[in-house]
Amino acid sequence: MSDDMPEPEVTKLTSTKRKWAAEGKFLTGRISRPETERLPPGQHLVKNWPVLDLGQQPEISRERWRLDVRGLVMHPITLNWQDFEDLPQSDSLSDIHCVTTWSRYDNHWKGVKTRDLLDLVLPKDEANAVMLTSYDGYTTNLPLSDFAADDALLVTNWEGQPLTEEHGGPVRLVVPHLYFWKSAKWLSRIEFLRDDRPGFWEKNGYHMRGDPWAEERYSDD
Ligand SMILES: Nc1nc2c(c(=O)[nH]1)N[C@H]1C(S)=C(S)[C@@H](COP(=O)(O)O)O[C@H]1N2
Ligand SMILES: [Mo]
Repeated sequence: MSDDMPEPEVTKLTSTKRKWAAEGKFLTGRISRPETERLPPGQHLVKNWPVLDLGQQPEISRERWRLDVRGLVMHPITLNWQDFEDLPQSDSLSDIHCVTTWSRYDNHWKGVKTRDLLDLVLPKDEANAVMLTSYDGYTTNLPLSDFAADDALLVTNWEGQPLTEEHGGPVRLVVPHLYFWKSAKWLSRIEFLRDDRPGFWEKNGYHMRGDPWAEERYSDD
């Protein structure tokens, strides 16, 4: 490198990213698995896509939809549909594992990576968890490291089509490496918290983390 080569500017964003990398902040301890271990223990495959929720499917038009991102972040923000569409869009391919024992392979998703949202709002050092709140009143919690997984997506499309209302449109979360109850439909709010605390199912006996390969279905007590 020549001496007159300018140093890349260290913005707040790049310095934050570097710090996360140095701390291993988003390392979840996940390892890649052989194809024979693709189906987690106690699961069976389905070809259809079942609908599961609390029984109230809110009708939220794209015009009315807002995503409120708040709590322990440098830049709290409320996004409307257009703001959300203007964020970098990504594709991903992943499997669904529901705690009720069905799994569905090879879902093509499109949406915004949670990491791209994190780059926008910049979680503070003290943030360790997120609480998601949905338009039907549902809540679910995740450690920040799980929410920030490389393949976690705020999804607007499935198999090339807008996400249907019954599956959580206009926008739902998809976190492929955890049981599907963590993937909030009709997402309305993401709150960054110091400490992980239980959401709806977690208060009702489900596991705080929900790793399908460790069969973290229910809490021990
Ligand atoms: N807002 C909201 N999100 C939710 C739920 C819910 O009741 N409300 N149920 C969860 C559960 S238990 C599952 S298994 C999946 C089901 O998603 P699907 O109906 O698209 O299969 O959504 C999860 N996200
Ligand atoms: Mo579920």
